[in-house]
Amino acid sequence: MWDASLHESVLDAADRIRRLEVQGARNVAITAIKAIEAAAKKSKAKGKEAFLNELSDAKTVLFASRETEPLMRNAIRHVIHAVEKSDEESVRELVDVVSQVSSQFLEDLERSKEKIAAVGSKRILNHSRVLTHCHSSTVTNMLRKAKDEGKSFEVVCTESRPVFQGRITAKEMLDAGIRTTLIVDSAVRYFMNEVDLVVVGADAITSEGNVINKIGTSMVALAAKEARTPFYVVSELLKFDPVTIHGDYERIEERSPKEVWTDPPAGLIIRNPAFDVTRREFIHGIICEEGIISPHSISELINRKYSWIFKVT
Ligand code: RUB
Repeated sequence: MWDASLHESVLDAADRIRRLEVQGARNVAITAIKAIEAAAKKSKAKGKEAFLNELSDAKTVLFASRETEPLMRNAIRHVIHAVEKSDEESVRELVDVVSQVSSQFLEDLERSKEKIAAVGSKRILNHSRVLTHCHSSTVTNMLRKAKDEGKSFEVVCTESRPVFQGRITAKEMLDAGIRTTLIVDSAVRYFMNEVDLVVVGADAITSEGNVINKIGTSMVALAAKEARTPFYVVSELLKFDPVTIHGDYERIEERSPKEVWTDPPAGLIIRNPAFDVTRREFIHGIICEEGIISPHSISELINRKYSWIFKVT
């Protein structure tokens, strides 16, 4: 069993993720993995089996916090798998395994983010205008890098209803000294001919190379295709969801109608999916830690670089 404070720490992380206090796939995964590590360090388990049961409880709570977050799931599974296959039996040693694997995972994630920024910033041309949707820390890091390299460009960001993550993007871009314009989501087509490039983040990438990101992304992609504006996804490869190769669909989280209208008239149906699917035909490329790749090559690349993803459950 979890001791009370330990249980609280995992519950607290899950709660902050659920409430969007922590948002964006990377931040969600980082928060979850740190919660697992903190929980493991406080474990009072007497043996390996009990320790693994505790980790499994934490996994259940964190997985349930947001449905469409394979990076978080891959990270947690990776850590638990390392404990399962470790020869160590003492809980103290196993806690060290959790710490080492978690730290390594976070370091690799950071390195991927920087590689992505180095590759992607080359696509940001001087005197260009870039449109983005929602708030992706991977995208904003890449745009900051382009700015640091001395490029002069503008960013157009959508509000990203219903909870306005576009405002986070707008503030970050302004703080970086980038000229920034905020538009309502439905104005995307209106401005599409005035932008040179679209960059968005990803929550999940399927085995077919389709990308799941904030609701509205697929409409942005549609508008970009019609206007012949290049549309890029900026994402770590570990957002790939291995269940999709076995035929499962990526599940799309549906959030509270209250996010859309706090005080709606009785009887009104409000639907509030958090994400949608952008088919690979609409994507010029995925800017990832391996360079700019075609969405078609995702499974092959995952097999080559992160084959463990298929082995952990
Ligand atoms: C955020 C969102 C982001 C991706 C990628 O949705 O769709 O584009 O998560 O973000 P929400 P990052 O606000 O509902 O979490 O690049 O930071 O992983």
